[in-house]
Amino acid sequence: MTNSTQISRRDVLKLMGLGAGGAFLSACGLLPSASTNPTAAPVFPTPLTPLPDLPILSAELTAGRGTLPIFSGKETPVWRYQASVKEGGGDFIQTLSGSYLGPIFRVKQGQRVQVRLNNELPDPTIIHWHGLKIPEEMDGHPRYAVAPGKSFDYDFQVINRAGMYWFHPHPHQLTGPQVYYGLAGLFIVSDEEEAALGLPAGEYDLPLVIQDRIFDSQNQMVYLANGMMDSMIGFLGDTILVNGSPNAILDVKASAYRLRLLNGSNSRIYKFAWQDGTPLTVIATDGGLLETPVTRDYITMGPGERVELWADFSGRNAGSEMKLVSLPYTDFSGGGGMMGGGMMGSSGLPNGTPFDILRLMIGEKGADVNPLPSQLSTIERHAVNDAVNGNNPRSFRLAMQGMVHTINNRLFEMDAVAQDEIVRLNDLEVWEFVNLEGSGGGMGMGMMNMEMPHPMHIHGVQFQVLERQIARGFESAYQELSGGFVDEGWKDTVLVMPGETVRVLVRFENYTGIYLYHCHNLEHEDAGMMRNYRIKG
Ligand SMILES: [Cu+2]
Repeated sequence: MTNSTQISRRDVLKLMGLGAGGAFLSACGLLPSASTNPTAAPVFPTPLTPLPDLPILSAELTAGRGTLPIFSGKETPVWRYQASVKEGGGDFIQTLSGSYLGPIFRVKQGQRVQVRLNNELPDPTIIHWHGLKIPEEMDGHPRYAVAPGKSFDYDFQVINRAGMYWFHPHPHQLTGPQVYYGLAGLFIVSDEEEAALGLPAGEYDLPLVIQDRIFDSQNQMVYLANGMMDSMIGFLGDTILVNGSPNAILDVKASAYRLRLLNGSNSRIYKFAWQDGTPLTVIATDGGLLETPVTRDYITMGPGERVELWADFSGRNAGSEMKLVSLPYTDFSGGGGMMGGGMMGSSGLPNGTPFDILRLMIGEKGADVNPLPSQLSTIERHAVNDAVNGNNPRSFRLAMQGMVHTINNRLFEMDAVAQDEIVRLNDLEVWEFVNLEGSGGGMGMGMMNMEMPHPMHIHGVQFQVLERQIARGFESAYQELSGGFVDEGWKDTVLVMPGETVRVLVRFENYTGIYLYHCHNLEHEDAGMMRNYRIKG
């Protein structure tokens, strides 16, 4: 099959092992209605054989407004997704009670997922499934945003390997505020390889979404109080929330845990560490398990990135405490100084501010600890020699122009794809993100360094980091954070620091169509630091 988009619904059902089951599905009301979104029949890739005995997960997510008691006193108005499961059983969807975040999908590789998004917000919205390899119509491009009162039907098969992916709004120029006011959830995929490892599961598997916010005296979230200046740097708050809770404390047992961290902040960069200096044991990144566990003294995470930790508290005494913190580092926002923390700064606390993130209170003895396997997975390494452009990377120059950030001197255009933004299906390419003022012919603000960190995200793929280079003059600030990058595994978002050039190896497989690449600093993205690219069959 050369063009996957031409698969008919009958083929889809055949692929799913459902044969002539369409009538049955229709009778149960499980097929998406054709009326809500103008997309073609769902398409699934051919290589994966559907797993047997997996129900279709069918759910509705309603994006709407509500209030929550985040602090004592007045409740906080939030935006959130509320889930109702239509089919597939409650096991596949967990809600985070008392939080604006969620829900958490827990699905198996191979599973088919149908989600109807109902928009009960005052603005257009659409969901992007961050990190998933799904058809372009399902990917949440802003051109599919639905108006208030309307719905959008998703229908796709999960082909990603085990890992923690996530979902959030992606409407043009509104992603920042919609995520900020609470819209985001997790999409956790498991597979057989992972299940065989005996990693901590159930109550010992803890997703942790870290975000920063500003609240006023009435417990209302405050967004971009400094207007353009906040927007140019990116929103930075003064209060850290974990899974929607400030001053987060978690009771744990003396056992091993799998801690799945998502930096769900709009623009803050964290330097996570255990306060007592215990090294962090990392077992997974954006696209799932590493080949072998690695240790770091600290971990650097930009917005959109995920890291999974294995943390063994079994040797610790009941009543003791472990604290996850974000360590201080030199602020680099716009070169620091005047732009970073001074009169032109963001209204919150600058990047590099130290924070307590999460206190873990250790209690009674828990489940026996399985030793952490020394081999977690196998990752087929892309080779630069196999890339179609190994000697000539596809280069994306990140620059500040006026008050906005551009990619190759361009801002987002809803439908445009430039000649140099077209790739061929199944090609392996080297992409390079160059974060050096002057590299883009930009017009910064005179004498100041205008490079800011940009967490670059490519939709529809998982890639491997090939190399990083830091330009002269940027080394000292860089070295405060570079020891915390975890580039050993699959990534869909990579932090590109001021003065840095990052090269990644990326194969465009599975689907043709128009996808996005952009900065995951959500204020940069909303201001146009985003472009389409097209995978051509
Ligand atoms: Cu950016």
